[in-house]
Amino acid sequence: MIRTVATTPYEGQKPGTSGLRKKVQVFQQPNYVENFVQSLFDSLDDFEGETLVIGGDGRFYNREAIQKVVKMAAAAGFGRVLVGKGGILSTPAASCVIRKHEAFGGIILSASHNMGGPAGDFGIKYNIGNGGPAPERITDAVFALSKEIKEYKISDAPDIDLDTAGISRIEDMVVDVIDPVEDYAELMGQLFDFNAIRDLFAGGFTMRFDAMSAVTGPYAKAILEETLGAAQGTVVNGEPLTDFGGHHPDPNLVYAKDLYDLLMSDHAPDLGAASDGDGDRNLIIGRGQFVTPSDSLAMIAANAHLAPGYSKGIAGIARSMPTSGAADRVAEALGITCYETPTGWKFFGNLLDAGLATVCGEESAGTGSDHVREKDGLWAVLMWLNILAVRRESVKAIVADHWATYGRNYYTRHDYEEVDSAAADGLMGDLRARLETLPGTRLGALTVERVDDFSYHDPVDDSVTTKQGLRVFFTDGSRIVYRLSGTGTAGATLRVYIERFVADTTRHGVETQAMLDDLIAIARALPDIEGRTGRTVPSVIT
Ligand code: VG1
Ligand code: CO
Repeated sequence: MIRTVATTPYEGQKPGTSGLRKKVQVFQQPNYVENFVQSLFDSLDDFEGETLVIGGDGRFYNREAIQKVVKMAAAAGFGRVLVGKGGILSTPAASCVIRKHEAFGGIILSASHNMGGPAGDFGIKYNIGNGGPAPERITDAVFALSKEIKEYKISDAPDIDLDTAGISRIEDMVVDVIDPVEDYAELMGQLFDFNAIRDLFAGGFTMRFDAMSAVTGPYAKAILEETLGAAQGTVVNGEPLTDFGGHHPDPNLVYAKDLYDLLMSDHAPDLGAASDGDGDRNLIIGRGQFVTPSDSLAMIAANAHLAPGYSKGIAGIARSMPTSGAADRVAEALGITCYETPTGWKFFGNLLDAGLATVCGEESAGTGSDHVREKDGLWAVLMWLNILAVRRESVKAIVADHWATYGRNYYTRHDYEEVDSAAADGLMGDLRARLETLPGTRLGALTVERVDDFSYHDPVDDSVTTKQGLRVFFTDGSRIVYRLSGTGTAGATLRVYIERFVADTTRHGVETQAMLDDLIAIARALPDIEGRTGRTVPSVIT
């Protein structure tokens, strides 16, 4: 039976950079999930009888939320749901399943790289029929409806069995519990030269993939170990845990320090890689050589033609604004356009759908292509493996060669996490107000050339998105960007992105923080980060 339940609105159900993210306790409040999901369904049209894909990253509250979503989908009139077995679907796999099965859309339960467990974060994202994150016109409509919601509809059917693949029914809706890996693994096999990668491993190539006890474990084991012949034990932390083993499932040099240390040691494997909570981020470290995500995007773009799925070349590159300009140099050399979008994968969807871009990336460890409409951690790892299998050089040699050809964009991001929200807003507001006075000013040994508050005009649908980050450009080509995170759940997180281009190969061996020393000092002093937030140093440096 379908029940109609009276409810009252919750404040703040506003999706951020990537879906609605809050503390688990917030999501556990009565009707919190139901309110948001009903608001979402109410914002959509014409899905009667259509297919909805449902899955999550396996974190605490994943299963409970999935049961609610399934029963609400039945009440709303969906014809079929495809649910990942065990409640598991990585974000890129969900995108793949939506596209392959021509679903109307998908709901992904994840707070991505945020902490899990009962005291951690939870999240809900909605993806549209192209497999990509809902654009802002949808998320804005959902938020508006969430402020007025009075009732929701839900089936009172018993919980579905999430752990057995196969078909059942709730009301008039078919429930199909699917293998979460199969469709995704098949797609990877079409894009990459699995035989060449098999030969690489057979020849003694060694690797460690750290799944961070998050969603990618089953995918990485199936593809790397079972299909490609990487040694058993290549994948570590390969079981998805509801609390990610108490670790922060963010593959960066802070939270994946063990992996980094291993790769810098005497007994390093040839390649180290990791992925985040929901499997859309990647970390690439060669023996003795960390690859910054911005560089990885540029290197993938420059070498993509070595993989069968991209053998005809790439149509264009897209990068988020704070991502370094390394990809722009590759685009220039290839004679293609490099699009610059606001932060968040949702801004790439139109460019990919229109065929304007093939490869996309963000400085936050996200890389992907037009094979799905999400960033894709394992895809990036397989792309690197394919490149290594063809070039038969070390990661370190490929990186050095790339810098020698295109120059090096030294790059770092400094995060000030969980600062007081009012202080962060004040800092950004004051800097924004002062911005126009800065051109021509000398800061340390550098001179400000121009400034702006990044705004994006989507060339496909003509939508305009404003206030996407304060940018300060210097006459020597260096750049500092300030923006506030849209994925945090406590206080505010200030992100400061710092970049300097160096063409001279003799200066390519300098440590990043040392090379950016003067810019880092300027970046701290300009908005008086210490005075306003009380922080003398960032909480995370990547
Ligand atoms: C961060 C990153 C952004 C990324 C987003 C979602 O957003 O900066 O590049 O797209 O997380 O990634 P923000 O607003 O906190 O800077 V994921 O892997 O958490 O879905
Ligand atoms: Co993620």
